[in-house]
Amino acid sequence: MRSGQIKSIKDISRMENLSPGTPACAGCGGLLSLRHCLKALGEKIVIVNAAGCFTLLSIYPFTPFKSSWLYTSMASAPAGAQGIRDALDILLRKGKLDQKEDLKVVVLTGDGVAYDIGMASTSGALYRKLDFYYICSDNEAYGNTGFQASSATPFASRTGTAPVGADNPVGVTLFKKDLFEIWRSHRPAYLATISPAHPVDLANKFTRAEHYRGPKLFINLSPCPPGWVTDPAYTTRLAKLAVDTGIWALKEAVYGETKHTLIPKKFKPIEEYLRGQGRFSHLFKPVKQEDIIRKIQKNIDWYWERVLEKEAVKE
Ligand SMILES: Cc1ncc(C[n+]2csc(CCOP(=O)(O)OP(=O)(O)O)c2C)c(N)n1
Ligand code: SF4
Repeated sequence: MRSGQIKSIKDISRMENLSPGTPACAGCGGLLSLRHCLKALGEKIVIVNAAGCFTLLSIYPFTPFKSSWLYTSMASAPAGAQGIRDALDILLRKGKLDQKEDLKVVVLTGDGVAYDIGMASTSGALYRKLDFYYICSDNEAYGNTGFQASSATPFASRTGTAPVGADNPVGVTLFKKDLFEIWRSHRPAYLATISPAHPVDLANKFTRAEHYRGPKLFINLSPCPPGWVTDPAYTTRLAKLAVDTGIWALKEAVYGETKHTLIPKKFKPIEEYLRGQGRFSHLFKPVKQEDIIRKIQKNIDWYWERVLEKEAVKE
């Protein structure tokens, strides 16, 4: 175990930097992870929030955050983060801000921002090696405006803009973009995927990230009860099932070198994950779409075969 790393859920910090009673939906997976992320980041942060579900957490004069918070348009959160980082650095340089008072700059976005609308400004910030944290709450659609498809939406999901019917029995016909690989190609200081079902893994990733200057990025799989059409009580089990079936790989990359932090000993069939969600119900009713389910499974198998081959070479 690396120094500062924890082993059990009992070791997770009791400190809360996100108060309860927010307007987020019951069972929001993104909010559950955010709570853990903010525990790990501590109080001395400034949050830069692009338009999305989490924008609604702070509604003047109320805020669930202990820290400062800045709202930006969908495309420009990393630009906002750059401005804040620059201002902090100038104050530090001029001696007007003590090093002890420095703040971590944290961008919060959804996948619509990260995968689509804010991709250019994020790429620019990674290119400039901006020293910031970026947390993408990946609920696999534009959640705040009614669950429209984004380029993070998985193949065969039903969405507000990909309804299922006689003309289209599949839903979304494209495969999800690989944001991890897009970001990894910029060789950021630290990059990881996280899950609300694995808070120990999440906390340890933030502890490791702290040692690096530069961009520190986190993609969080965020089950979304209204969009995924699931029971709010099912969120954590569903997030765990995503890892157990291999559709959500837990991994990290330091300066572009990837390592998986959890490889299931035996993968569960993807059908178990799909069956529990209303957004995939058309794959099972009125007739089971075996070919579509097989296609999803094949895609996952293809990913893990390559990972396991590489792991075998290392041994
Ligand atoms: C340029 C622009 N287009 C559309 C909107 C309307 N809008 C506000 S939040 C939102 C959805 C954001 O989706 P995502 O980034 O996935 O975050 P989520 O709501 O799922 O957390 C949209 C489309 C906007 N604010 N700006
Ligand atoms: S719509 Fe989904 S992501 Fe947005 S607050 Fe509700 S559960 Fe969370």
